[in-house]
Order: sequence, then structure tokens, then C-alpha cells
Amino acid sequence: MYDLVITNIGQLLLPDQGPLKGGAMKQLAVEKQRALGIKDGRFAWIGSHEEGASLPAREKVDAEGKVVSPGLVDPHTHLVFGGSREGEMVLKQAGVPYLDILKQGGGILSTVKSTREETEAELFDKAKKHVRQMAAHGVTTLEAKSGYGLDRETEWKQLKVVKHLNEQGDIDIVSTFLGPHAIPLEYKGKSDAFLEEMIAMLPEIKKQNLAVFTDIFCETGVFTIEQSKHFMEASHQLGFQTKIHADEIDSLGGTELAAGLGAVSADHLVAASKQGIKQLAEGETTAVLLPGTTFYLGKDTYADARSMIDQGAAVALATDFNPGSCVTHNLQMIMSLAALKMKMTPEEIWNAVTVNASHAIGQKAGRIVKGKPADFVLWDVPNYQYIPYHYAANHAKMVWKNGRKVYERMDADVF
Ligand code: IZC
Ligand code: ZN
Repeated sequence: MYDLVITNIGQLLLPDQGPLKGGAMKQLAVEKQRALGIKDGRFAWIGSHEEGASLPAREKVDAEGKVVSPGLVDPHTHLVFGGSREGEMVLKQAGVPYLDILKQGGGILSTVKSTREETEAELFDKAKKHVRQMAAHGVTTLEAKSGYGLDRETEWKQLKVVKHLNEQGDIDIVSTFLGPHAIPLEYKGKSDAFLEEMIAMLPEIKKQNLAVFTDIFCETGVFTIEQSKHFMEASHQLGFQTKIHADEIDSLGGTELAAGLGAVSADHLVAASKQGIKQLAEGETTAVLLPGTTFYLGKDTYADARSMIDQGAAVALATDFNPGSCVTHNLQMIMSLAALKMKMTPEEIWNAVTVNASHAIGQKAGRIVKGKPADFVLWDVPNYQYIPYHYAANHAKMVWKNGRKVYERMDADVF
């Protein structure tokens, strides 16, 4: 007896084991007229629609010839924050650059102020709503960064919110410590001292298992290449794997640094150099691209996903969900931007939001395999190419995590 059987699946997407590098990203197995059996929260059976229709099950769902994929993975979000920054919209329209807003004490620092002011319970409730929105858009595993505290107490508060959200178990949330996200006002002109303060937090974070990864914002006016290297090496010594916000605005060489140090991912990479891309292709670091941020910052130049894939790198996609530079829960929208602005193929895009995204956060999610946790989405679309094509909508009809339905679209939600 199965707990759940999904019949009449028009297209079942079966990404291969990741990380998929370069040309391997073009491969995506798509099986037609399939059915899925789920038992004890795991995929228990995969077969033809005809066989599936006769399996004994507590619940059956007719997919009506539509698409079923693994649950999406969002490997880069700034999930936990106080306040919001809609006031910066007019500054952006007036052409004030993102880094100038930060220099004037706005941007990240404005969110730091709000996040310090809110209680852990308030932050938890808000973050939980964001997680539900993401799950409603098909995401069943995500990464969440700290970095809006920039002091011990508030960084801790953010990490605890992530821990408690993950313990609630609706969605897997992988925690990243992004203490060096900006230089707080009280350390203005003393970035080295601030970095040491953040490094001093690492042993306790490790001991309490509050983060798997560390991350640093390597950018003009924030942290230099030398500081980033120092922080990443200190993280490695303490048993953390590392991530880096690299070459988002200026080409500082963060991509080369990440590949050279064997970081698990290098994120943004809009201004990555040719040498950096070559090193990604030769190394083990996954490129996590965030085209929603480029779009939201109103820029015309996107990360060069084509060169990265064509030269052999592993590329993943993420929302970068945050209150300043990319305010969206919708990873499907990012899939459209990847197609329209970075010329990624539908197959590359699906691999980038499943197995490669999962690899970029050290998880084994993003696949439909017998015996694995049943994280999957029924999409209200006729084929898998349709999602990048029809942009900015939510095409998810039902979303399951560990075999449990975490979202079902009501008819009233259809627009
Ligand atoms: O709050 O602006 N880029 N960090 C680095 C961000 C964007 C988040 C923010
Ligand atoms: Zn980010």
C-alpha cells in the first residue's frame, strides 16, 4: 500500500546526479506517461501510468498529463531580515548606485538597523512567511544567510531563527554565516578589526552547529580580496565550507580566489574575468548565478553563463531573495531571466535549479530517485520548456516535501 500515487504524469523530469559541469548540463532525462509511488515520505516506485493506475494507494493524484519535477532548490537567499527598503526605489531611479547607497549608511546597513531592532520571534514569523511563499513557488530546499546583524548578538539571533525554521521541518534550510556582509557604522574605517570580530564567532557557531557554510561580500568598499582570503582560510581551518559574493559589481578576482581555495560556490560573477571562468571550469567550485539581482538593480550586463557552461563550469541559479537588491520569492522568474538574459537552454536551467543548486549547498536533493526523500512539484504546464517561457507567473499546482503536501493552489489563486 502506497501513501500516495501520482498518475498520468505527462513529463517526468529526472535530472542526473550532480554536479553537472559544462556540456553535461544539456542532458535532462524526460520520461513520458509516468506514475510515481510514495511511501513513508520517500519515492518508492517509478513506472508507467498504466501500472501506476492499478497500484493500491491511500491517496491518488491525477497529474492530467502535466509536468512533475524534483522540488526546486534555492541556493542563495538572505531570508531573515527586519524592515524593508522600498524607500530606496527613488534613489535607484535617480541613478544612485547600489554601493553608494551603502556608503551613505543605507542599503544593507539600513536592513541591519531594522534587524537589530526586531526580536527573534518577529524575525522568525516574517522568515516563516517567506519560506511558505518560496515553497508555494516550488522550492523544497533552500539556503539562508545571516549578515544583517554585523554584531554578535544579532548575527546569533538570525542564525537561531534559521535553525528553528529548519527544525520545524517543513522545508530544509541550510544555514550560512555571512558575518562579513558589510562594515557596520561602529567599525567604520576599521574593517580588519571587524573581520576579526566575525572570525572570533566561528568556533562557537561550529560548536553549536549553527551554520554549515561561511560567506563574505568581496566588493569595492566592502571586503578586499586579501580580507576575503583570510576569512575563507580561517573558515576552512575551523571545518566550514565556504561561499563568496564575488565579482558582482567590480572585477576584483573573487572568482579566482574561490576556485583557488576550493570554495563550494562563487556567487554573482557578473564581472568574473576570463581567467576566473577558466578556473571554475577546471575546479570544483559551482557558479551560483543570480540574474534577478542584475535585473532588479536595473543593469544590462548579466553574468556570462554561456562562457561558463561552454567552457565546462557547473552553473546553478538562485533568487538572492533579499530586501534590497532582489525582492522576489519566485525562482521560476529567475528561470525565465536565465533563458532571456543569459541564453541558458531549458535543460541547463532545470539542472541549475535542481541538482547543481543542491550541490552548491552540499545537499543531495534535486532528484527523483527510488529511496530518496519525496520532494517534488506538480506544475500546471504542458511541458518543461513552458516555465522559462511564461515568465513571472507561479506555475506550481502542488508541492510535496518528504511526501507531505506543503502547497496546493486554490482555484481562487489562478489569475
Ligand atoms: O541587502 O542588499 N548584495 N548583499 C550583497 C546584498 C546584495 C543584500 C542586500
Ligand atoms: Zn547575496
